[in-house]
Amino acid sequence: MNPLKRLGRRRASVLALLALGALVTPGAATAAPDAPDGVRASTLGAQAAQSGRYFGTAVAAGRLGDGTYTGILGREFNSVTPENEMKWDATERSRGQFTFGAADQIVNGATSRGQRVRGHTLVWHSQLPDWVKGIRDANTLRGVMNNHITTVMNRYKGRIHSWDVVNEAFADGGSGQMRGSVFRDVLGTGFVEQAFRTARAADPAAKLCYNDYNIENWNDAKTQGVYRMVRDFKARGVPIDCVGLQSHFGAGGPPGSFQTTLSNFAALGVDVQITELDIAQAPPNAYANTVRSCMNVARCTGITVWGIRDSDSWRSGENPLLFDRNGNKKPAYQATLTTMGGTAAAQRPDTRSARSAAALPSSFRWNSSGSLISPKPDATHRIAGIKDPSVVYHNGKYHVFASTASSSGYNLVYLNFSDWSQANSATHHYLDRTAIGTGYRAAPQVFYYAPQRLWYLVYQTGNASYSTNPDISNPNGWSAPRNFYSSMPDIIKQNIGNGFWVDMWVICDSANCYLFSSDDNGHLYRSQTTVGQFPNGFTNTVIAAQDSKYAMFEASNVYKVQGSNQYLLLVEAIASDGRRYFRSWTSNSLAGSWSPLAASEGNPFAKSNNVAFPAGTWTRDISHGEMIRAGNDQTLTIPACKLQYLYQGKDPNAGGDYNSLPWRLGLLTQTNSTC
Ligand code: 9MR
Repeated sequence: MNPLKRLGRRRASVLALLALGALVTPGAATAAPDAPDGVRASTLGAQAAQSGRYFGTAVAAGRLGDGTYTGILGREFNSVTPENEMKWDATERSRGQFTFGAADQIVNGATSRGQRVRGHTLVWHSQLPDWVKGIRDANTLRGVMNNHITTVMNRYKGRIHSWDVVNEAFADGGSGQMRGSVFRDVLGTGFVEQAFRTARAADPAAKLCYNDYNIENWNDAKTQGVYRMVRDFKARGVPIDCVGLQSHFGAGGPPGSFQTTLSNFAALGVDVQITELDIAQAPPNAYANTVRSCMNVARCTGITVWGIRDSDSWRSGENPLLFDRNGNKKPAYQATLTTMGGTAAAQRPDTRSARSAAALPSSFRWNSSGSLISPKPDATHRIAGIKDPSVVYHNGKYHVFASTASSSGYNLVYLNFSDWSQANSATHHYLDRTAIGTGYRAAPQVFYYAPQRLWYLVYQTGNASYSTNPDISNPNGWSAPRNFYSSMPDIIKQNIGNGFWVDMWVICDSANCYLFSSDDNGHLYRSQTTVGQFPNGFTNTVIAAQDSKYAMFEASNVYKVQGSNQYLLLVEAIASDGRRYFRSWTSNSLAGSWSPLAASEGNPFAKSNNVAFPAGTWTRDISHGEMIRAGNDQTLTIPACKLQYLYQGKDPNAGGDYNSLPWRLGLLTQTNSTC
């Protein structure tokens, strides 16, 4: 939380999408889809998300005025690829003159719908303006190519989950070599490497893909040529994260070796994505076979169909898509959904294989309690609000740590109780009376660090600080504050602008511990150390996610979802009505990129529009808080269903000095849990 005065009302800028890498799932060797028990979605995107994948479509800006088109787009897909609008002839028709109107339209539309975006494409011999084709001087062309990549990627930095950095560089036929193009002819085959290196520097959070067609059959010379290039890149450390297999198939569907091809590329250490799927006449079996191949390969992270209705297709004469020209679902649609494990499935899929599937739904509904915990001012603590709670359940009691806010600043309080009905009568222990001391301490996070058998309290002091205690129930047992960092990491200094460095959050997997923090300026940072070194050694601070300032404001929580391979990220945002709410993302790795789960104002994780107040609406803000966990250790594991979230809310009519607002604590309980 931000220690300083805030304005009462703010307008959130358009929600922007973060850098969204495709996810990795562990190998499910069976042909059965990888869907969790009890979770069946009825749309393509929602069902793909159940296994951590996306299901996307190519979008044409010119069709966004068509209600049938946008209706399907918003309902079915959670990723979009601009079909033509990001290509060179659309973005830099004349040298150095960039135009982004149509691409912006698609990206902004996608973000407002909570969809992620694939970038297509930066370097391609086709749809390339003549002024580029005419360049004969290598230095000039290299400069032009690098400038194009950098400018386009910068425009959408942080909002593209994967970029097709180079498209279709290899020749058809039996050569296995790169095709002739101005890039290859003037720069040599090294242009691909150059393009990827430039792209990595431009947007380090985006996955960088090589994209091509006719590389689906493992034995084809073209497939082998691309494979050798990717293998060489990986061996030499040239940045490449994924291979896009366009998958424009004939009526026979994918070649028999398709899954082998996907697996073999994935085994090189890259993700694979099906990037432009369409199949002549759309036979349901052909779609099912394609989708199944992806589901069976852990690193096949998403599928994009190349258009919505047959009439939208570049091959419209072949009716190759999932919706007919009237927007009706075709049999291929049902086959696709069923193969991913969606509701059309006649039978439950086999779930014996190791699953990465998210047991979380893609939208949430909650009931809120009334205000459960209010501040207890005393003679020396003139407290206006109790805020930023952290909670664990241990030895039959809830242990709650929170910020105390007053016009004179912040400190911490501790209370415990056995039942929520007792919460408001619990004794408040002011931690400024302990070794934690007076002065600015706020936004606590508590967990048991099992390797050291110690409780940690992490909080902000201007730095990221912590105290330890062998006994959580003894408020006097906390050690004096120590800092995690010697000073604010450079990357935060460079990006914080007029924001504040707040809301430090530690979570560990079996090897590493990560420290997340926010800057009230649209950035979520992440540092890491090893489990052995913790609490020392936090380094490698990076931007883990970013968005516009109010869309990614502060108060992030990161959790492991019990029984799955999934992590959940919650970040507090400021909505267009000025109220606080939470957005959510998932990832299969703490150091990975985050994919939207319920991340928009229309489909929030928790906001006034998906929270009911049976006991009376006492707040319109759903603000800084924390999940009731399944355990209490450093893995921060939460249950997969029947979620509960302890949060801060306040009288909707209260205003004035931010530090003096009457924050209280309430509890959300999920009401749409399927288990
Ligand atoms: O679908 C795109 C179509 O509208 C364009 O006219 C065409 C121009 O080349 O590009 C189509 O998309 C292509 C994609 O960008 C790259 N892979 C092949 C796709 C189909 O041609």
